[in-house]
Amino acid sequence: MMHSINGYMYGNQPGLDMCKGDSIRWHLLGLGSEVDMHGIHFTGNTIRLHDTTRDVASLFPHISYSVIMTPDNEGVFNVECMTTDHYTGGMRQRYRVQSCGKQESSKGFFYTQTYYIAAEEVEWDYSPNRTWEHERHVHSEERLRDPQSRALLTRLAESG
Ligand SMILES: [Cu+2]
Repeated sequence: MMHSINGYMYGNQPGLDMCKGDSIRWHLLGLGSEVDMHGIHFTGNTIRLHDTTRDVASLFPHISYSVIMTPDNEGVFNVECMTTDHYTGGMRQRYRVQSCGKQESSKGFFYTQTYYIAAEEVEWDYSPNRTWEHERHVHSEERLRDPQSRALLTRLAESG
């Protein structure tokens, strides 16, 4: 079985070049099925996730999130899945860190973003078009007929 990152395998993905001290966001998105559980390992530099410093990020199908890397080691390193048959099946790439003659950033992405969220009750009609029920002979009309009250989460404002 073959496994890839962005459709590339065995280190053939171009463009993973960065400068030492840059703030890099790695966007991780898992696809596939229950066999596609990944432990994404970054060699050479650490990542920040949930206020922790680590070198591995767990990735499950249909889950996405981003991690931040501020590389402080120059060289060529691996980003690779630690699941054995994924690694041997090609799920690894190389990224390159160069000095680029830049001064290291002391701030990076390490700041707190505050979101304010409110719950607002709204009428929510789960099934405005009911033709599908008759086609499938579903007898749950009473349950779905009336719009239901549900909480709608709304992002009110953000500050940084
Ligand atoms: Cu994997």
